[in-house]
Amino acid sequence: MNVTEKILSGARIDFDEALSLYEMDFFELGELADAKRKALHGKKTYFNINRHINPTNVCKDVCKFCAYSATRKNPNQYTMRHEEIMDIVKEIDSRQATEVHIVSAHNPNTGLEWYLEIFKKIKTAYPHMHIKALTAAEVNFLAEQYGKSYDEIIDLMIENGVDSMPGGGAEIFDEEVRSFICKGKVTSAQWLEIHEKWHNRGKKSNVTMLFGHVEKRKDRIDHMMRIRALQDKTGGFNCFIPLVYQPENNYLNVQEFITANEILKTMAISRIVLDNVPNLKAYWVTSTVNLALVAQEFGANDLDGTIEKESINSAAGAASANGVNLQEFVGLIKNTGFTPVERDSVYNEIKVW
Ligand code: V47
Repeated sequence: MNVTEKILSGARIDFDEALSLYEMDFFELGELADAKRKALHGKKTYFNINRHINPTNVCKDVCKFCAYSATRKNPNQYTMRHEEIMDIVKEIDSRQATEVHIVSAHNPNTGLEWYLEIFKKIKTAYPHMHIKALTAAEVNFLAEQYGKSYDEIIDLMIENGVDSMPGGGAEIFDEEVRSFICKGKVTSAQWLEIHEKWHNRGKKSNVTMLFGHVEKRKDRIDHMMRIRALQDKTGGFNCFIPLVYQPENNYLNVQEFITANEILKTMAISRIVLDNVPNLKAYWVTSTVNLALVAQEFGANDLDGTIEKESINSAAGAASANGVNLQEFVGLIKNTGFTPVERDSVYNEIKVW
């Protein structure tokens, strides 16, 4: 059986076969990924109405790709008061948002309570609002900073009302690349351990991959393989999110922007390799809306949402600071021949638009 036949038969492919897909004809690869997408989701494209909040940009870590944290290149430090965060949640609750996505930098000055009590405040005032918060990088930071185990931090997250974990901080698992782009941050093994512990509590999370910087194709496949192995054990990942590297205002100094062709190939390959992760998100913030729409034909079945406000990727050049208009977003999905389906944070369908 050749690799195409293997994929079509539903058999699992290995590392070398996955890597060889980059050499396949572009459209043939797209069709294979599309067949996988259609088998799972037909023509449905999911999105949700959510709001990102990034409460502080003060960070003890220095990741070379990051333009968000306050550094020499971005000296404007901020840390939000809980009241400011509550005002935002009140405002989005009065519209249709079902999820608040809270991710911060690793601020050593706020105390543990500042990080955790905001969740209880939100959950008490808005019990129906899904709280997706704290990346594994933040969990690791809080555990180290306050002398707690991962289990203790996870207990506190659950007690305070965190519903699911976002996929941030995964970057690239290959240790050599990781130590070049974000030395000192949560290690790959720790990132996976934290998600495994979270899944073992019966909770769901997402997983990202930052690509298009200094990593090689083999590093992306390695990243996918490590996700697939953990997912076999836990089944806790809802969604894979390949994040396209944004090159501005940071210290990584990548001169060439990854091509659309390479982005779409990577999406398609991830749909095929990650045969046990149900959803593939084309995060328009980093891929552009236009490419995310095309990615619907290369395996992607989720376009995230309207976002409204986004600070991490827009700091590095993404044109996402103020989100997109809901009607326009839905219209674009329809115009490209797909069915826009609003979902909640764990992929229950809310409304077919
Ligand atoms: O972990 C930082 C990335 C991530 C850059 O779980 C950059 O539903 C591109 O994880 N270029 C945070 N990316 C965002 C994130 C996320 C986004 C949307 C949905 C979900 C989810 C998670 O942003 C970080 C990092 O990998 N990032 N700098 C940059 N220059």
